[in-house]
Amino acid sequence: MTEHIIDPSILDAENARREADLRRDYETLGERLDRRGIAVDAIKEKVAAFSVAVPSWGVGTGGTRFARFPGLGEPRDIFDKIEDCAVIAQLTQATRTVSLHIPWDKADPNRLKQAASRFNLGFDAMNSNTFSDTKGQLKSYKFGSLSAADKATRDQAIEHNLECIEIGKTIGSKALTVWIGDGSNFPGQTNFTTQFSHYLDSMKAIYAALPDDWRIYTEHKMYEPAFYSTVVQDWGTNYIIATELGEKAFCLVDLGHHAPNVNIEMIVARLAQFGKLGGFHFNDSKYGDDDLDAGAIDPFRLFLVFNELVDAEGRYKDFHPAHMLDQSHNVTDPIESLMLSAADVQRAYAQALLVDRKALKAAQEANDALAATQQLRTAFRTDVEPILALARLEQGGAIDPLATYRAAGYRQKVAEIRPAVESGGGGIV
Ligand SMILES: [Mn+2]
Repeated sequence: MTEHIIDPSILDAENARREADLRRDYETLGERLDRRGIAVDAIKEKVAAFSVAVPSWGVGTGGTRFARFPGLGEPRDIFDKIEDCAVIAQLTQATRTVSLHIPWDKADPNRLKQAASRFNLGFDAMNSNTFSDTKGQLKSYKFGSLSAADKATRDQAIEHNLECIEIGKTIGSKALTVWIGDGSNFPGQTNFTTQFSHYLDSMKAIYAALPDDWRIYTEHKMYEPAFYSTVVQDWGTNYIIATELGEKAFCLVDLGHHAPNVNIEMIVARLAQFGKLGGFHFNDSKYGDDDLDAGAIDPFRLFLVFNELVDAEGRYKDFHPAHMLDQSHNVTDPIESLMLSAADVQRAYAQALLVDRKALKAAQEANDALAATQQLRTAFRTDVEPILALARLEQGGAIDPLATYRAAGYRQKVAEIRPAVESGGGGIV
């Protein structure tokens, strides 16, 4: 029996106010899509089956390198975080798994499993952290971790990743995501070749401990905190890593980890074509790795990424990239941001499903650039909100997650039992 944190009577009352209008809107949209030869129910079924993981750190208030301004009722530990994730899952029905971060979420694995199963939540990829130091740690990662010049530091970083795999095995995770901040801040500070060799050797040791039914994801990022050179700086290096490691190794694409205007959807197509697209960290950005809410700045780009994913779905068998949100919420209630972001990722998927692929292919083959791009625009401009809302309602979620969340007063309630956190230092970036 799944426990519900938001009182079902509040959820039902909120839904009751909106259901008649929603059903009318859905019917009208169904008629319009029918004229385009699209069955609205089939799109709804696919949307309902779609899930994006919530990162445990996402439910806390983030910050910048300069400061962090805590929010009300912030989660005190991983068990509070799991409850916040359960609220997001209950209202959106689009986030069935939580992605843990070690050591931030370290706790008895059996307790973690129990806490998540109360809400019918599963665990997504494990995330290791060798980009900051933990209290009591023997060797510092100030000058690198898996690629550090010092062997004892590299061994410690390998050991930490092995521990993440062990915890993950107990709680039912099936993947490990590795992101490192290793690199250099000055020309000449490190030797590119030696450093990358160290990294590959370390990753091979981690890969050797990976269970057969697991995947390992490596995440590239062009800069920060290593502002001159980063060991895993782009998708080219990421592809080399995945190829060097073996068939359980895949590239993870974080939308924020590219230079402005980079054609990310094309990178997605390339990695999918060569069987190395592992998954995504969804977020949005205006300038760099801003970690803004998915769909907040450039929803068309998100749609174009999903356009490639839907194309790949129909092209390759056993194609199932991992989806996770990876955002930093500095000025919003993280639960509200994550709910809307999950819906926006679903929205991009639904819009991509509306592309008339036959007509698109015909236009491409006839070199009719305008007709081809028009196919994409028509799909992107379709308001699919009734599909998303009905998919939520039919699974027990909220037609309007934000309004329902606010009506339930969850944040005020948890603020009474979770003490205020002091403001201070830099946050997660
Ligand atoms: Mn990321």
